[in-house]
Amino acid sequence: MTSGAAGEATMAAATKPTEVDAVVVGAGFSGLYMSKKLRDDLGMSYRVFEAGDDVGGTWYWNRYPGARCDSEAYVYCFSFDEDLLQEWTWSGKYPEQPEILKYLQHVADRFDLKSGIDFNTRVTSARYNEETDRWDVGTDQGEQVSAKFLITGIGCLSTGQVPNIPGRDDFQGDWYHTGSWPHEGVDFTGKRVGVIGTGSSGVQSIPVIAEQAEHLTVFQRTPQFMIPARHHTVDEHYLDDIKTRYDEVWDTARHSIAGYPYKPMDRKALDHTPEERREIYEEAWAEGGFRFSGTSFSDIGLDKRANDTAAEFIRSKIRETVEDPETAEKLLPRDHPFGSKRTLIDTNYFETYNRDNVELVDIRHAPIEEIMPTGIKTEDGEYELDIIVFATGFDAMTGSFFRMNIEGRGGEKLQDTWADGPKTYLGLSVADYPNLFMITGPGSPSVLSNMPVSIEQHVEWISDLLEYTREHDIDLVEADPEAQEAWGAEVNDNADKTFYPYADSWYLGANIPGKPRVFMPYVGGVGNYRKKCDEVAAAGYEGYKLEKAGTPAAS
Ligand code: N01
Repeated sequence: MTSGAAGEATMAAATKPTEVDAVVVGAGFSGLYMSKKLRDDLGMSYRVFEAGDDVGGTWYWNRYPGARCDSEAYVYCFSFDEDLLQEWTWSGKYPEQPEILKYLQHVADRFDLKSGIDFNTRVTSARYNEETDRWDVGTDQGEQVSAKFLITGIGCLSTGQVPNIPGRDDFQGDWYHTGSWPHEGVDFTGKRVGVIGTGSSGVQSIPVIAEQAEHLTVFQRTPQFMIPARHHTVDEHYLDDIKTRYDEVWDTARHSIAGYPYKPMDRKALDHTPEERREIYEEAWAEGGFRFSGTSFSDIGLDKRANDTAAEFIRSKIRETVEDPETAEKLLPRDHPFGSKRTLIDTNYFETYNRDNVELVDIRHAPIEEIMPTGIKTEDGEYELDIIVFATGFDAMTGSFFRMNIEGRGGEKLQDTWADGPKTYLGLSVADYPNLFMITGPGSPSVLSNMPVSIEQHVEWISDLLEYTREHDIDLVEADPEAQEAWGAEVNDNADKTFYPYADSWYLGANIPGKPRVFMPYVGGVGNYRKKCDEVAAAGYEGYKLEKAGTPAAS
């Protein structure tokens, strides 16, 4: 499986140091930039461990049909290097998975980062050693590495969840999870396919699978709100213009709510007549994507009556699009406010239900009872299938941490520390886990933002902190439990002002049986969050205990 530069890097592992300044986990956006910082700006020794056989992280694993990004391409990239920004040209409004992967491979090659990465290597243990004040990191390749700092760039959606439906293992056809799709692709020609799940991965893959499969059955638990992507190839003049304004574009994105270069708009839905509202919604609908919320009304995320107007507008679009009224009715989202689950961006999703070879099965009212050797049995029917696609999401934000078996002070496991939900300081650090830094960890804007913007901010902030420790002769950086508690309260308070708690979503862990229901990301906006992080740094890393090894010092 190992090939090219990745293969050489893996083979070179034997000659790499086992005692380093930093171990970085993951070689997606986060790990690539972090390793560049460690090498070029900090001059530190490091190892990067990556489970895949190439760079890319999320974009390495999620190769399902139709996979593409919901952020507009020109801001779904790194901003740290002006030449990189100018030389790369995206082909369309929303990049497809292969193009993003190609971009990340380009970044890795351009900055010669692959030689610093151990591919095909998963971190299986990370234990804080109180005798050495270092992290002992173990891998599935049997290596043990000692590092002063442990930095995770493991993404928020990296541990897939395949529901444990009775009979699953007896299914005689093939089954796949969207988050670990075979690299050689799947041929659906002439097959009867079932897709379980209608989140982002499901709605992107369903229209593409429908075009190929003989028959497609979609098993839907929760009808969802969707905005059309309006994907198109990008006019070169448009991109050229953006390239001349990139400084302004990034500045706006970095100080915005969600990491996009959209100016805040202060227009309230309830201040307008129904006719005016409809006109404004139509314009925003024509624009498509996340701009629908960004360019329509500012109160739809805060005022239920305003939210209802957006929700009803979207429902009217579903009714207009889907020809069969009964199917349309099943597709109408009614049990959660618009935006309280991840807003989905679609291309031809609802149109797909007008095809003769596509059937929608409502498993909210007639749940799946079992997977039979030949298909799926629900409370009111049996569906013969050759292939099942699980578009059933991820053990988001915490699952990948737990898989690494992280142990902090006193040998406490992170699973236990976070038994009631993740507790972090700024989504970057955890009390009793010194010198552990999480890029886009729970408690940071992460999944509620345009990820590259949040990742760059975290990587740069962590790098500045590492530089500070060197300048001030500090060995240990550890979140203060009180600061952590206060940050947790702020994360919760912000979430409580929104509609997020009103939906069963993976933001709350609701998709995983037994997972504590805690809202995990910080919803206060990337601009406010950046300001808070900058203030913490300017105050000498307020909220952290900074110590010389073995000698407690002032914070
Ligand atoms: O996963 P999801 P996803 N029985 O958790 C259903 C990012 N992303 O992979 O809503 C039956 O959103 C579940 O039903 P319900 C993005 O942030 C981005 O689609 O829980 N059904 C739901 O319909 C996204 O939010 C991009 O009732 C079950 C679906 O499966 C995140 O990844 C593309 C079930 C899971 O939806 C996750 O998206 C793709 C069960 N036991 C992903 N368990 C882009 O940027 C779950 N479901 C384009």
